[in-house]
Amino acid sequence: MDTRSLTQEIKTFGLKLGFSHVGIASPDHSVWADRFRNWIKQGFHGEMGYMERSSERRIDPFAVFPEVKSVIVVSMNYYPGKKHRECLDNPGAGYIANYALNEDYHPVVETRLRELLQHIYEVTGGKVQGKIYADTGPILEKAYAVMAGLGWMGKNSLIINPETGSWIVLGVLLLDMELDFDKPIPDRCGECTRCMDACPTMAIVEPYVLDARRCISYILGELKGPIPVEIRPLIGNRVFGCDGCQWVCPWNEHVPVSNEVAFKPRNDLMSPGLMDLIQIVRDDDFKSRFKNSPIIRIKMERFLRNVSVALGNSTL
Ligand code: B12
Ligand code: SF4
Ligand code: SF4
Repeated sequence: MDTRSLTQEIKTFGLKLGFSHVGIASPDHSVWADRFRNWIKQGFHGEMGYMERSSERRIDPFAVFPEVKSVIVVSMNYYPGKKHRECLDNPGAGYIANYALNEDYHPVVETRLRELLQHIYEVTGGKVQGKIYADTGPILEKAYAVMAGLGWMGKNSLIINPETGSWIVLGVLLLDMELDFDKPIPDRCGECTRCMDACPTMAIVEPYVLDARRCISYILGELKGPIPVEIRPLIGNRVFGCDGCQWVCPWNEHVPVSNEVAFKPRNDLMSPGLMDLIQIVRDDDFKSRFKNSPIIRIKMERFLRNVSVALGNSTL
């Protein structure tokens, strides 16, 4: 199969697997490397020590996979619909971010990428090697998504696709085979600054640059120990993740709801009562309640810390 046909075959099969978009980038990383190094130098990664430790590998896919010739980037829509936005105004309920309303996306995306790799293996007669990432290793997924034409990087630092908005998760497949590269699409943020203005903690310190230490998603999910007292009131009723800079984005206003079964919102995660959540005191209860959900990753103690802060902010 020639390069052009193989490129087309990969894209068609990827869409059949349920990916919303499939694009292909060159492994070249030069444009983003300095920006990333600068981000680490400023300490914006906070306690995410793995970001610093893996920083040189993260900006250079050749360090992990020297034979890489193409980077396939996929996206998957997880948008649950407008209704869930109302939970943010419900003081008795805990808000769980849109991407965490059902199954953890990591294994979902990874399994599909394995199927894609298997298919490439079959159509090329086994003459190919690949490496898969679904937020599971050191690679700048957003930089490659931009280069693969999947969307532009918004001022909130998330990838926005004109059809699906930013309610997408990404996955990457490095291949030792040359494919036709896509072109980036232009930045369509224009003069808009809604995400920067809406961020409760002013974590977007300049357009496209996030100080993770101030981001509620980081504070609820990554920060160990107590949540700083001055940040607590800004968290509102969020107990896992934060979507503030996405709900306000005009590109997210008219986007299709995900038809992916794994992301169909679970009723018990849509607006769980805070008084109900605070009563989870046994580890086995926590594990069975959040089975297959990304919430399980933060463990019970951190989750209860978050619920306690949300209760402190509620008017119950
Ligand atoms: C660390 C991390 C976080 C951290 C830091 C977030 C961040 N923005 O970096 C925390 C814990 C805060 C976080 C939160 C969230 N995350 Co996160 N996270 C990651 C992870 C593992 C690494 C990201 C990274 O490398 N950050 C370091 C910074 C420096 O890299 P960067 O953002 O690409 O930075 C570039 C820009 O600053 C740019 N830049 C600098 N100046 C300029 C100027 C211009 C003009 C331009 C264009 C660019 C530019 O250059 C930098 C170098 O690449 C990725 C998975 C992965 N492996 O990539 C997921 C990932 C970014 N997260 C994701 C998601 C879904 C989220 C949340 C929405 C979850 C939630 N609801 O709570 C929030 C969103 C918060 C936000 N506004 O970004 C998705 C994003 C999907 C998308 N649509 O883009 C990813 C890709 C995971 C995935 N596989 O789907 N996350
Ligand atoms: S996820 Fe929340 S805290 Fe983080 S940048 Fe967006 S609005 Fe701000
Ligand atoms: S809210 Fe406005 S500035 Fe922010 S990402 Fe969306 S379009 Fe860009």
